[in-house]
Amino acid sequence: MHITKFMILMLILTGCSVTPKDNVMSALKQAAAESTPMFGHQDDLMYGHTWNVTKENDHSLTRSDVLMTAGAYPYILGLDLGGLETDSPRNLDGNDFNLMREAAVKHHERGGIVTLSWHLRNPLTGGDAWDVSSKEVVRSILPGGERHDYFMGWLDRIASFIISLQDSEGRQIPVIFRPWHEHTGSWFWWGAGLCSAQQFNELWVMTYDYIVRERGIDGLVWAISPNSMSSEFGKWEDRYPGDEYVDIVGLDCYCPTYQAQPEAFSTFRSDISNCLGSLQTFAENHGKILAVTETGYEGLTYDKWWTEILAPAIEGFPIAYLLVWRNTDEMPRGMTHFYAPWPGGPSEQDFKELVDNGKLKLLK
Ligand code: BMA
Repeated sequence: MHITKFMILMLILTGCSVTPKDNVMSALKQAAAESTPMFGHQDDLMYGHTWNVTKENDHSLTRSDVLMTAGAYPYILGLDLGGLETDSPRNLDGNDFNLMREAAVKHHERGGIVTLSWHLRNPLTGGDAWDVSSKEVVRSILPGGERHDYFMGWLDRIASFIISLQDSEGRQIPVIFRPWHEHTGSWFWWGAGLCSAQQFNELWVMTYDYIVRERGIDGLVWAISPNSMSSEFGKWEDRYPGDEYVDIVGLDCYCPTYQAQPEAFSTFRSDISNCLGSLQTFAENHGKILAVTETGYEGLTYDKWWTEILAPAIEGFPIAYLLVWRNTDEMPRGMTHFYAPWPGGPSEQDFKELVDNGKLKLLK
């Protein structure tokens, strides 16, 4: 992380020793104060439009579609822990966990920030994160539930992996941890239609208590991410565990592909302004950092999406970072699951323009 005047000032003002988590928090707050979000990309160092670290022999972890397009790595590297809970050597999207660990540490040592999401399997049915066939899953893993002990074994693996994220001097690297995301939707088994608000909040607190209090991992920045695309969004505050358990209030909001252009763009604009507007008020009242924890336009089929759609939609919001989803060709629909620019891709120049105009922070 770059040490800035702002951080030094914070150090003098607070007069106490600064932890790696404090450094991340200061950098995020600074980006938010400047309304210049850090740019994030899911799996940026793991694979891109035409390459894949796990499948190839080049494990240098130097490649990145964002680097190849705009000349710098994204500031935020997103990685997903899905699969780790059942001890799989690879995550749900095929990434080798050992290479993910190396990528996280490398990104931190380059000065970037790592964020971890978790598309975990269903601990009651054995299905995946999207298995919403039972409304008993969250209840079953809370204390007293029949899958509680089993699930605590999953948390144990997650905690151990996070502890293993250490720099070359054996220091734990700080990470933004974003569990139980999009909980206002009902497409994951922990979603709004699948458990009560009280159960959700207990789930969060149980996760926090185990990781922070029991395992002593205090370097995590905790992010909560309601999703805009849900009738439950307006009630998202019911599913908020409390200020002591959350550092970042983020929005997951995609430019829809279920609508044609330009309707998709107006939906995106109004979702961002309504949802982010209400999260901004909440973040200000509760002293939290605001972010767009997931966004993007799948396939980037409009070559001016960055400057004409995204930039005006987020203009003026005090966002610390925004993260676009992954660039993979391994989807049933083929070559469409791309959210970040790639060399030769349609929106390459447009993305560069946004970065060159200082509207997004890359790792420079
Ligand atoms: C989703 C899609 C899935 C993927 C999951 C976790 O939005 O990209 O293909 O498995 O995220 O990364």
